[in-house]
Amino acid sequence: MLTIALSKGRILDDTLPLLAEAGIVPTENPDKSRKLIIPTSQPDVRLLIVRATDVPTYVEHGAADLGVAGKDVLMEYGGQGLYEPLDLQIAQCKLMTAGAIGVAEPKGRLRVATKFVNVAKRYYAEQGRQVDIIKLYGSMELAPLIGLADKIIDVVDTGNTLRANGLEPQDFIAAISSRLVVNKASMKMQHARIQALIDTLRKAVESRHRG
Ligand code: PRT
Ligand code: MG
Repeated sequence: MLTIALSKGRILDDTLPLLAEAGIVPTENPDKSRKLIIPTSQPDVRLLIVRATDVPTYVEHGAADLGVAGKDVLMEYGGQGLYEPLDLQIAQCKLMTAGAIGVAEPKGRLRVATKFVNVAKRYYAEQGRQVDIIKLYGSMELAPLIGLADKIIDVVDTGNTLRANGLEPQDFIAAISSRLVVNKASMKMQHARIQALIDTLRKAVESRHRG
């Protein structure tokens, strides 16, 4: 059995067409279903529907053999616990700092609100900058508006959410796309099967981006 961990929303929407090219089609629509384990057209392949931030955890611990996770999530999760063999080039965005439009940085310690605490620590440590990191789980845009923080670190696509809240994207931290991740033991135990799937998905990604 091959178990693939996916999150609902943009990752699922963009991954299903790639899986379909590998002949893997869910037996029911995961976006509509309440089921968290969804069989597919291949009797020995099933999908696991989990939170985006939980995908690396399921895969590292072998609860799923494979998964699809944003590079932002993988950077925050850290560790060498999983293989990352393929950039699926989906759900693309940028990890950025953002702050209120036209507001100068404070002279003293910078307060940065984010759900990417580890990424933020690393980023400012590399710059030799002292900061206070404030962990949030969502609605980060609110923090600078309400005086909780000077800046946020978040993923940005169009920037519309920032602008709608009087914020602007500032410093670029990393280009983000979703990656196929593989459990290390699974890669050994089911090597032929998983390698064949990686190769098929790689071809599907390449043919899409040849234009
Ligand atoms: O929603 P949940 O808390 O369960 O988890 P999640 O927010 O991590 O999951 P999800 O499905 O929203 O995102 C999954 C992955 O998609 C992320 O880990 C990123 O790698 C990737 N991705 C690509 C994005 C975006 N684009 C994106 N725009 N993730 C989030 N956003 C947010 C952005 O932060 C902003 O608040 O969408 C909002 C709209 O973006 P703008 O810039 O177009 O306005
Ligand atoms: Mg979300």
